[in-house]
Formats: sequence, structure tokens, C-alpha cells
Amino acid sequence: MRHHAITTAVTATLTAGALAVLTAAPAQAAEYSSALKIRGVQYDAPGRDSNSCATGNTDEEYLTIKNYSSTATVNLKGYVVKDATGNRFVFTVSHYLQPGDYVKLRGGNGSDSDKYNVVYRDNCNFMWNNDKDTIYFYKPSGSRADVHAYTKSANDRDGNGYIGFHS
Ligand SMILES: [Ca+2]
Ligand SMILES: [Ca+2]
Repeated sequence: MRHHAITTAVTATLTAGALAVLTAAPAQAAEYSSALKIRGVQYDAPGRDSNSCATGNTDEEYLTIKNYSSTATVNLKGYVVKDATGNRFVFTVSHYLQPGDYVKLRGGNGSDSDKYNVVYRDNCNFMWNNDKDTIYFYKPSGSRADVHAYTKSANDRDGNGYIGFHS
């Protein structure tokens, strides 16, 4: 009993944010059956934003997609990402995510690399708004794999431009 009481006290010291994540995760998992989910988004690229392909920082804006399956390898080819206003990106090339593997979908231009876990949108405009947006993620079949709406004020408590959705 004494040990149980100590455990309860430690649990109570967890931040409200951590508890919110713990309680929110099962609801998400129940909503969509998908190995691939949105781990998080750097919706506000660090520093002053510029969409110049040559000198801008669009490549510092990224979405992280992770394979949460413990057994299945998934090909990203055919998966679609879309924002609230209808901007979209389609993964047109095969890129395999092993269990636990992830990819960062970055703005701007660069060399896609399985080894370095990166795919570029080949577009120097920013996709994820700095104030608020919605991230839609679709399977090749068209069914929804994941979706997350965010606002800077409600979801980015430390204000670093990054929001995590799934751990
Ligand atoms: Ca910025
Ligand atoms: Ca947007």
C-alpha cells in the first residue's frame, strides 16, 4: 500500500501536457487505422521567414511522418499531405519506412534521401501557416491516415515553432 501511494504521488507530478498526450493518443489510434501518422510539425521555420529558393528558410519548415507499426514496412508512394487551404503534396517516389522509421517532409529543394530520412516538397513557399492550419494525411487509397488542426496560441506552449502530435 505504501509503495502504491508513492507511485500515485509521482504520477500526480506529471505535467498537464504529458497527461493530455497520454489520454489523447488512444482516441487518435481508435479514430484512424494507420501505421503512418504525423509525429509533429515545425510549422514556423526558425528565424525570419523568406521563401526565396536561394537564400530563404523554407527547408527549415518540416512535417515528420513516422511508422508506428512494430511489424509492417510501409511505402510512402501515393500518400498525400494537404493543408487547410488545399495546398497538397503527393509522395510520387517509393520511400520505404521500416517499423519505427520516419521521414521529414521539408519545404524547398534538396536531395531526397532514405538514409537521411528526408523528402523535399520541391516548392519554396511555406505550407504550414505560422498562426494556424490543419494537416491532413491520406493513404494512397484516399482514406484518411491522420489529421491535426493546430493554432500557435493553443498548441505551441513554448513558442519554438514546433508542435508534437504523436510521440
Ligand atoms: Ca519563422
Ligand atoms: Ca497553409
